[in-house]
Amino acid sequence: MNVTLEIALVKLGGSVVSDKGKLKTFSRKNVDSLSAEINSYLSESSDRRVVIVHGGGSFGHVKAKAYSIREGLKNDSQLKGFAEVRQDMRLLNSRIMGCLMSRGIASVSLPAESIVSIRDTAVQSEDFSLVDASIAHGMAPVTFGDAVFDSKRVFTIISGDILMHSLAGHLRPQVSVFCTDVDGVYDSNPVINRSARLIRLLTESTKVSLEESARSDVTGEMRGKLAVLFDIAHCSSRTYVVNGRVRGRLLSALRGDVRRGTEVSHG
Ligand code: IP8
Repeated sequence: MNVTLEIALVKLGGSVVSDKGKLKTFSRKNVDSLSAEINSYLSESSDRRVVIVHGGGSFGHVKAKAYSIREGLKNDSQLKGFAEVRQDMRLLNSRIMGCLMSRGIASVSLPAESIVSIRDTAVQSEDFSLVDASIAHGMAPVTFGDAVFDSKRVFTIISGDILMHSLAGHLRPQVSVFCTDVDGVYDSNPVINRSARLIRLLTESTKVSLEESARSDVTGEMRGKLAVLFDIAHCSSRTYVVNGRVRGRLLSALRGDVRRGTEVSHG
């Protein structure tokens, strides 16, 4: 990768791009304002590139859970679910692409299977040639968590966080930003604990309660998410978790100037 380029890796969480409580409900307002912030960041220097990953939200997790897609093929009644989740994720991706492009970002959709291949729910091999070609020509690759083929289980679910992990390892970004629906990482779950406190600087020794709320996500628990976050922080100059529903937070993080959010220490 060209060392003079400044690469930002951005995850748009499923709870930011969709209303998690309502099946297949797109959050256009959020995505449009995040697209504008990404465009402002890119406009500040011609050496900047952005790589975007988005999650599934109510377009992915509800049916993935109902049909047990992550577990792989056990009976033929799941086939319809696998096909539907893939279709719904493409619908969400197409809406997100529309917002990015209407803000002037030359974004190209690269589904997960054009970057990674999966065996037994884990990444077996990676191919970054399309990501690199897009970046080299000034385009913004956009990939997403998806229902994918699995060479052992027939199919499974890959999360956007795993794609962030692969991409961070390859791109070594200047900045990685996770946009979620809360202000950052808390010392306990803010959904079930009103006295939860926002962690400003998260290190591997920070105490975080791993208590979960009733979850509808099929892609893992807090413990696994934190491990991935630290791995990504090791590959990025700076890593932040911010609230993607609050205007300006993504742009501040991209500029390295976070007033409210969590910075993840790279150790
Ligand atoms: O929302 C999962 O991606 P995530 C995508 O990043 C699906 O965990 C299809 C459930």
